[in-house]
Amino acid sequence: MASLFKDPNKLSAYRDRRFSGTQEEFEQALLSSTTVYVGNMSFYTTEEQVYELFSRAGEIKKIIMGLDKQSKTPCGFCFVLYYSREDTEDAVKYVSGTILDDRPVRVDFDWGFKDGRQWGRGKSGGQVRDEYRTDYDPGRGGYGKLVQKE
Ligand code: GTA
Repeated sequence: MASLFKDPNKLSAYRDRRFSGTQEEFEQALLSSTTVYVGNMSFYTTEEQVYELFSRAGEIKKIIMGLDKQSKTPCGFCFVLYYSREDTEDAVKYVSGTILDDRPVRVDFDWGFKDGRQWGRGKSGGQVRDEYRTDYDPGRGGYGKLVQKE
């Protein structure tokens, strides 16, 4: 069956500033990659739970948990690597929005995992968005990092 995902601009709103190639290469990678990024995860969700949920879309090659680069503990995201493109698209289509540990997870196409991408890029170690967050979110360490410092 022909892929429903053919327009790279509709695949993902996220542009990784650390991708070293051109925009065209980035778009090509999004169209062919078998990796998804999973965001809005609880800090307490385990790799086993991710495995159980995402294997509904297809056979998983590998899961890489996103870690806080200082504490080396999960900081709310991960990458799931599939064997087939069809399963990757199914994960985006059907698993995105599923509740995992009381949170709707966000599943996004990704250009492909490279060593180093497992670390949060925020100044304090976790994800960038957790530095700016001003709400209280018990599943993600309470208040955002900037609010905690005030
Ligand atoms: N495929 O949506 C995604 C995605 N996100 C959000 C992160 N990654 C993603 N991959 C896909 N889709 O490998 C990947 C990254 C990296 C790992 C950790 O997860 O490629 P991070 O989340 O810590 O860092 O990444 P990243 O990607 O730089 O963060 P973000 O949130 O997208 O921020 C982008 C820019 O917006 C930054 O300049 C940041 O300073 C700014 N920003 C973000 N949130 C706010 C905010 N609330 N207010 C103001 N500025 C903000």
